[in-house]
Amino acid sequence: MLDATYYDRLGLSSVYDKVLAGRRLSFDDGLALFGCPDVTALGALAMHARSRLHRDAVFYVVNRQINYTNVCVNDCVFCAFHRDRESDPGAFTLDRGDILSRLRAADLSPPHLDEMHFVGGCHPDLPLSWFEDIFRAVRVLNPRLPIKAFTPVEIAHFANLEGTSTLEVLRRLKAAGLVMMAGGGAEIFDETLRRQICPRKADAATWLRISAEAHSLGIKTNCTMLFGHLETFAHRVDHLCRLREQQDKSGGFTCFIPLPFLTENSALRLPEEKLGPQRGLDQLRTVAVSRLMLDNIPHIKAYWIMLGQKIAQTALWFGADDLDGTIIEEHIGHMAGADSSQGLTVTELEAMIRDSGFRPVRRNAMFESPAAGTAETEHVF
Ligand code: V47
Repeated sequence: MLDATYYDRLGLSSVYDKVLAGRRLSFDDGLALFGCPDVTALGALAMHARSRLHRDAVFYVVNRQINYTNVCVNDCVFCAFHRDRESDPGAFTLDRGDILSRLRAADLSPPHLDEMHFVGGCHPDLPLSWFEDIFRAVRVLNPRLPIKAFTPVEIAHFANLEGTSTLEVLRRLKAAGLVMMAGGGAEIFDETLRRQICPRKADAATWLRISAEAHSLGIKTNCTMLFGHLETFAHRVDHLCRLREQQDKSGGFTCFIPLPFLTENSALRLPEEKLGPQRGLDQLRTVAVSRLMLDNIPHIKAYWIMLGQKIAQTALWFGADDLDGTIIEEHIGHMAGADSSQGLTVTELEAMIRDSGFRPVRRNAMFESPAAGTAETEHVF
């Protein structure tokens, strides 16, 4: 499949040479990849890059997502999950007892959790101390359970609420038990588009700065890109290049997650021609180009909640090496029309991976082996 003459005919001979030599791709290479009509040719290149890093391993985590509130000050145009205030129909905020009992139930019996993923809106009235108290209670419940929570957007929000610096917020959360941050809120970095789809959210420079601050404190983070809305291929490549540049400087991104925009209940309306079955191919193309451009980020996640199980499995042949996890309960994607189930068992996840031709590897929130606390990856980043 990796036939040099074929890539030459596709106009991708220089990209082909660079990928085989393990050299960095340029902005223009990224654009050329997005413009390539043969998505399988991109998949083969991305497969080459992912196999060099992870051989036949596909990672998954036994986790429990907790969406603690959907009340949010940001009012992003694309988001079907958020509500402006507690009194709005469909608004919810879990209380401390509810959060801890959901977690306790999930962690009670085997296979036990290797990640608590705490994700929600930027609530106007929940102070940082509310979260610190919950994290401390989680640590009493299970001191070995890694707490993954928040994105740079919530950190900026807490700094505003508390009248303190984002670095101080991160220090306090780390002291309370935060070990890993999620990658959300990056959306698309282009300033003009960002003003259109999420005008109140922390801007691109702030998002990247806070990620770097977390990295400086030893908190690993993920990163995302919301795609399939108003953006062009150039916006996507620009986004990937900004992440790669930041990773060169601060080095703490563990995993990249391309998030396909789900349209149901969203105030962001797309023209008919953007809504057809070609979206599946575009999702695979985006996974492949991400793997090829992000040469310094170890993992690419096929988030089965948003992609659906079938595309997520296929994405494993297009450069993805991680499926996220058991989840148990999820609302952001499902309120926007995701037709995936709420959760998967370990048996189902492992079958998904084996049926796709790969070897399942259980990991924790930081991509370490839960037993040994060591990372199973070929590459040193
Ligand atoms: O930031 C919101 C996205 C993100 C929609 O780090 C939407 O491992 C598609 O980032 N269609 C939150 N996407 C979720 C997130 C995440 C999830 C799982 C794992 C990790 C990780 C991170 O969801 C938001 C936004 O980009 N989002 N609405 C929508 N309608």
